[in-house]
Amino acid sequence: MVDGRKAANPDPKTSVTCYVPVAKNPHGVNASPDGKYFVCAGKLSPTATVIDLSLVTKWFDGGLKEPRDAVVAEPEIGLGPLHTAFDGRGNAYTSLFLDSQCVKWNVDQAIAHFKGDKSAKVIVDRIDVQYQPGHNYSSMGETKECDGKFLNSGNKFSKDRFLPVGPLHPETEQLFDISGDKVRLIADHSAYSEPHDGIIVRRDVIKTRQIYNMDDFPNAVKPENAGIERKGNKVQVRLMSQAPAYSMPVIKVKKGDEVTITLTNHDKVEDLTHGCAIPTYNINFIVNPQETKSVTFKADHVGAYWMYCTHFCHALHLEMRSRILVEA
Ligand SMILES: [Cu+2]
Repeated sequence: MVDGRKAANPDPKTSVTCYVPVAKNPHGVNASPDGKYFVCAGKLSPTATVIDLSLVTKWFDGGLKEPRDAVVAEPEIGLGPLHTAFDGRGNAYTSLFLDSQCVKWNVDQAIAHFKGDKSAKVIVDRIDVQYQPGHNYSSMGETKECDGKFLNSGNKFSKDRFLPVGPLHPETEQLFDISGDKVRLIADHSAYSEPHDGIIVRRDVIKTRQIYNMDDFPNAVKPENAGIERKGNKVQVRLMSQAPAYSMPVIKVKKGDEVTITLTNHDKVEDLTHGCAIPTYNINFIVNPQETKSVTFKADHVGAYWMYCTHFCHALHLEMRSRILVEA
């Protein structure tokens, strides 16, 4: 979708892109759950543009004169439209950044209105959100199993919804019940700054795994490849952690070496995370159970330095440390 003034389409026969002119400065483009339409939010235009995907396909096949002919509706919905969610029953829910609203509108009615039916009732409902929403998304939205139950609105400026805890105020996300005609607020919660896109899915869709699979990490360190290896001034330190110890009590390198520490956490208990901190070298990271991570640094300070675990992992956690010896 492009700003209408800039639309220039090459020959559809050789083209892989189709530029459909829409109103000035468009924002989010969202597909309806049945895959029939794209809705492009107008942002600086108070409209949403409904593009019929089958007509775009027709353009590629040479059967549509202009890409703009793929536009089947352009309802006026309010100020600052940014993103659109769907309920699977033919309704669209567009966030209005300037109006601080979520507007529910009917796609078929918008198409009828565009065709000239002035009695078409495009807008179904409007609800205020606190405040200035950007992304919104519905449960199973943009999938063929869109269930029309819930809608989440990510609000970019909440200001007065929660107690301020510093210069940066918490923002909000608001959850709505969209199963009826009216959009109904059911939960209001704080969110990190600039809440962004997400999806709501049914819980049976999510296959949870409590810990990582060690073999998902190609560089995983196992007893057979653990240890230290030097190639010129590049030193590979392959380290394992298992509470309450690292596999090497002492790691000796030379000043000027480029040292890569690869660390695999061999613990399998959920939440048994180890840390790896070498404050002198400004290194501090964690490895979750069965996870592998690495860090590379230049050993440019001569001396003996602690490397230690930063997460409580065992009764002897405070003893979980190794020495990094950087020799001159
Ligand atoms: Cu520890």
